[in-house]
Amino acid sequence: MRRKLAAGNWKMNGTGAELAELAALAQSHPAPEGTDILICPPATLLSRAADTTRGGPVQVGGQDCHAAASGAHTGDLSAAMLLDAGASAVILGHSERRADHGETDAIVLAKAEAAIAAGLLAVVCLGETLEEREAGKTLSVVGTQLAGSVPEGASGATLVVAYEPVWAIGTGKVPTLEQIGEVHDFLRAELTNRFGAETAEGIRLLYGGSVKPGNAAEIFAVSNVDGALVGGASLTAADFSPIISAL
Ligand code: G2H
Repeated sequence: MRRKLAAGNWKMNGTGAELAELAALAQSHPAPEGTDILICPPATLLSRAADTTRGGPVQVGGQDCHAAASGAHTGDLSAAMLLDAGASAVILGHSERRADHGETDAIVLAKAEAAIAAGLLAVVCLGETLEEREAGKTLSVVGTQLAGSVPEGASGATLVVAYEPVWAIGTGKVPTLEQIGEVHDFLRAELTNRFGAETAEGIRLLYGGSVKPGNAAEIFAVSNVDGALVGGASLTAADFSPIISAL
């Protein structure tokens, strides 16, 4: 049985003052049975966030890492550095990084391999643009991204896949439950083809894109949805707590 996961992506939001939200979240959720909680703050907050949540139900993670272990990569962070700062996971291949930094499937794959090798849970993101959906290409796009971004040998212990339709991110637009279910069922089938049923059944599939307290429960009820990757609504305990409770 897959554990449910509520993952928060703070993106480029938050300074030390916002750690109070994390503390409030950690206090309000005494580890719901079968449920994992992850918050990915900006890297500047990682070690303080880890201190804030230590011993409680909330894990912390990074939002990106470099594929190399070390070296001349000004401004970048390795997977081992994230681990050292207290992270247990890292988001990779978010559409904002694919768009802002030209990250291809091959780059995301290399990062995921590095993250897993360092001992982090790799949360690999994929999803279609509105143009691709309207052209009927959704499944072929996400299938290609999945095949190209997910490392050989991945398992439920090392990998989470987040389906985030680009047109639903931060827009308030959410796919229909049928559209979410279609993609998640497809991703499960693709993982089964590649890794076999036993391994594929252990890999969690998150939905991401404008998840809010008001729509979380119905999204979590969709087949093969094992939780959510939440942006805006993860920034306050008041919004994120009810999403966790809806898992
Ligand atoms: C999608 C999501 C978090 P939001 O990017 O990864 O953000 O919930 O704000 O749409």
